[in-house]
Amino acid sequence: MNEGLYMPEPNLEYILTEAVACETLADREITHLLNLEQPEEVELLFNAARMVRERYFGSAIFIYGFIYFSTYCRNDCAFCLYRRSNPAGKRYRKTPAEILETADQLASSGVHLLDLTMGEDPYYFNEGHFDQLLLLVDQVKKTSGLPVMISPGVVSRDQLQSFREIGVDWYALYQETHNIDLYNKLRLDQDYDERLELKRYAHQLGMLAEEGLLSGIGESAEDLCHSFAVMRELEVDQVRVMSFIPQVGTPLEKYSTGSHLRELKIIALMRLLFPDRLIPASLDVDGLAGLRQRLNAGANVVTSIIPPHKGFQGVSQSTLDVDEGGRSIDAILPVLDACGLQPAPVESYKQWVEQRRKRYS
Ligand code: SAM
Ligand code: MD0
Ligand code: SF4
Repeated sequence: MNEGLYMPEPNLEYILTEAVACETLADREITHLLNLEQPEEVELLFNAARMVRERYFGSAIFIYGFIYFSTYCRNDCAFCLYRRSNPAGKRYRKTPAEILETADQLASSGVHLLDLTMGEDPYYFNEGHFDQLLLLVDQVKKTSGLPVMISPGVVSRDQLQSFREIGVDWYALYQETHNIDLYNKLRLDQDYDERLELKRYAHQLGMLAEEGLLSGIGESAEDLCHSFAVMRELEVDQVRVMSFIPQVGTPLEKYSTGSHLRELKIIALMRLLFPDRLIPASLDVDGLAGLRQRLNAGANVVTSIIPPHKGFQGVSQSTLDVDEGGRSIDAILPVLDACGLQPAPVESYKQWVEQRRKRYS
């Protein structure tokens, strides 16, 4: 055997100690951590992620209210319930009054931010109704007094600028993967670069940007290392991962995704690699039952709080826990408490956003 080529197996405790101290990981180490299977070893990874979270955020957690106000979409993403060709996707377009009332309700329940999400609804894109959308977002922002995130899909640069002019704080737009072949199979007929560059443009306009991954969708460890490198280069302010949930009526309906442990490991890796960024624990994947494990993996934002009985849906889990009240602050508080965490004061979220935005203005 050629001794010059001998590479010892990385030692887990050594990797994690270095990661916590230096806040970096080599691709080989990332792959090693992604492949961990033994529960004691995975727990060491989560523990390291929690130590890093504590360093930057203490025990404070941010909470996002989620308003999916239109489920119509002109796109045909292979993974999505709301793809245009899916007859099983339940469609609705909420009125401004319904949206404002829900925004108020979420704001008074104590969320830190409102995330206004839609499919790429042709009504707002094709029929000259974009101004209605702007007005709506403006009213939500003014009446709630909260920071606002928009997740409208791909918009034009001028439209993004208009959102910035009315004070929108965040633009969320996820590539899902940075493997272009896989991207093209998932986001059918959607330009990879256009989507990526819009996040950079959001920063140029002085907005914060969120990037996101799907896990369990055929991505390799190498793809994930590449995604982390792209996220680092984009300097996005919030990074997320959600396990792919197969959706009825879609081409991936029968795709087998395996366990959601991979998502948890990716959350922990994101925390080690992006220690000072926001990382969601989404209620939209495994509902309330999946919150504790995501917080234990190092997430510091709870997303997808949805008021019950208003007819608003989630994305990957359109109805899970919604009408049962499981997507509410009351329901998540005991989970936070059990993890030794608590909601941050609303003001401290605003300060985080303002502080972070100074980088771009
Ligand atoms: N239409 C906008 C867009 O695509 O950017 C915003 C809403 S879209 C439904 C928000 C995100 O939900 C997607 O980027 C994707 O990451 C996630 N998502 C959609 N379907 C999913 C599924 N079946 N499983 C997990 N996540 C999913
Ligand atoms: C969530 N279902 O927070 C929402 C959604 C869009 N910005 C967010 C994917 O989990
Ligand atoms: Fe439309 Fe967004 Fe679903 Fe793609 S992920 S089909 S753009 S709602």
